[in-house]
Amino acid sequence: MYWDRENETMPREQLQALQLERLRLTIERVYRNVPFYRERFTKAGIKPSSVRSLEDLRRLPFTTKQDLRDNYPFGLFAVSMSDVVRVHASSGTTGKPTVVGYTKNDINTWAELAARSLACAGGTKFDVVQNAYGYGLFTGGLGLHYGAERLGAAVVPVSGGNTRRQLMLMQDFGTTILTCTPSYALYLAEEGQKMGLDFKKMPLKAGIFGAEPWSERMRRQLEEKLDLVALDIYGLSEIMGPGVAMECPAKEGMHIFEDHFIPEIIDPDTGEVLPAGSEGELVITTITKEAFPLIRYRTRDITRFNPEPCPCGRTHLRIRRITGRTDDMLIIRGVNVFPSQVESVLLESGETEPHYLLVVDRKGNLDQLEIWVEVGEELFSDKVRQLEDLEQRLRERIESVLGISARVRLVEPNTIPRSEGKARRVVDRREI
Ligand code: DLL
Repeated sequence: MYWDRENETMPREQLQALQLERLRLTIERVYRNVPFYRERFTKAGIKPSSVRSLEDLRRLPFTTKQDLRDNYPFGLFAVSMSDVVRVHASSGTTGKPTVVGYTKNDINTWAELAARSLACAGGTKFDVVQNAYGYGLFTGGLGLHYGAERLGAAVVPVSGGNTRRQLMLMQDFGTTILTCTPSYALYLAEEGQKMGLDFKKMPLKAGIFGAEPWSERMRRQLEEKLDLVALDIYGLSEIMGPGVAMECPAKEGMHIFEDHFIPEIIDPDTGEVLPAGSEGELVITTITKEAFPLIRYRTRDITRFNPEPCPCGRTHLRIRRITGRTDDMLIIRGVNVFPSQVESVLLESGETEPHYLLVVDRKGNLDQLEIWVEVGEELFSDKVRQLEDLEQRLRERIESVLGISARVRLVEPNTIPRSEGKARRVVDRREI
């Protein structure tokens, strides 16, 4: 079902003309309003007027997460703060988050694209949408919330967690669309089974699952256990939040909404644009955003285009499932985690050795993080109290920096295997 037939099914030639017009306006605006871009473009010998075709985009420099960090918190905004009506944030590589801002129009565009995504999964104003993505600085909760309201559906803003209550509400309210991370959906399915719920007798029809990698195997499990159609949704805070791309019922990739974003796939090592169909890093340029436009943003997500025309009639290109990252970011219970964040906590404490390991596992569909850290010999002799104290302090600090709980395991010197090259900081035992 289309939400915005005209834009979703626009002939490609017309779509490209629209993209070029919007790209040129965006380039002009960032050149005028954001010193960072003006300097970058000038260094690369580019004036806004030199962007005459979509191919010219390739000549523009990339923007990276590091650039966002260097301009923390609002340095890349293209409007004044009086025009910003909301900010969101996601994990940065160290203690400071990545901050994004929205104008009223940006929030409106986002609501439109989130409504488009819900409609793509068959959503209408007759639906009851149980939104179990987290509300707060994370974009998942509020992003889909506004989309579901725009659609005219009844939104249940339960946010994440409190599983038994979720299941009770799902049954009592007659939820028809579930929005949450795929791993949490599986957890809900299994807890529901334990409570004796029969999902086949419930009106659930679609699940809109994203914010973390998942697989066809998980899709099969979700569809079978919850008796719904499970579809993939993609987005990232830097670009907007959920609703950058959405899978349609053809299930052969997610349509990336090209009337608002220009996607490219590049070789992450050379930066070269790759031919359609090759796997590489997804790069996105926003062409309608006001507060926080991004030019050629390196998402670090690995995927490829599915250039085949789609039987659903949408003309926007599809991207395949995200198969990995070009950096070491982990997604644990839907939360982005960088090993360097843990490292900064340990360094700051000054009480541990610089040897640590993140061990990630999935037990009963819930992600678990354990952090092994080496501490000095003397602590291990007879200072059990001190060890417990330190463990607790680190646990609290890590929880406040990462935004998720973790077990901290203090270990004796030389317990963590040393590597001859790049240190191995993560053991990920999850099977998805
Ligand atoms: O996860 C936005 C979102 C919310 C998307 C709800 C979908 C649903 P961030 O917290 O900034 O934003 O994390 C963005 O999560 O760069 C990917 O690595 C990963 N990611 C998002 N969607 C998917 C997906 C939200 N469908 C980062 N499959 C991205 C795999 C995904 N990875």
